[in-house]
Amino acid sequence: MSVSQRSIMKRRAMWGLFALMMSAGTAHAQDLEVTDAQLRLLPGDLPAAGYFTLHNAGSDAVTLSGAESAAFAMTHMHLSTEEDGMASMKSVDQLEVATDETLEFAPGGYHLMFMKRQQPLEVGDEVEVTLQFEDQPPLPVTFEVVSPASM
Ligand SMILES: [Cu+2]
Repeated sequence: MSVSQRSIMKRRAMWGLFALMMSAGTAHAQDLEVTDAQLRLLPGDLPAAGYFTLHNAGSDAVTLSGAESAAFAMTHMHLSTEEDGMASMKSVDQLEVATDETLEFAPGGYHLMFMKRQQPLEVGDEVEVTLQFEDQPPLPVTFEVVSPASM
């Protein structure tokens, strides 16, 4: 096989891979919009809270199933609740976001709870967080580190 034949075959393989990637659901990920991603830092080893707005502009419902970040050993989805005047929170496994729906992670409601910080973080830093979905490719989001006072 000549060198030029080989490079043509390589190019074809690349195009094939590209076409496969385009059809494997990546288009859906582009239909998800995350805005106002903020990580509220608490002092010491206290867990940090993650807030964001997720809009599903796609034609299918999506199911958010969690998040992870290299900056923390554990990340959970929580819902703040109040029962008989007592504030508490419970773990959330999955959240469906219907077409054209906007899901808010905000103080007093849904939040990401980041535990066991793996690196020093300061207000103003940016933290990479990957949102995970049941039916979608993972979605990387940059969270801005903010102080609790700013919320
Ligand atoms: Cu929590």
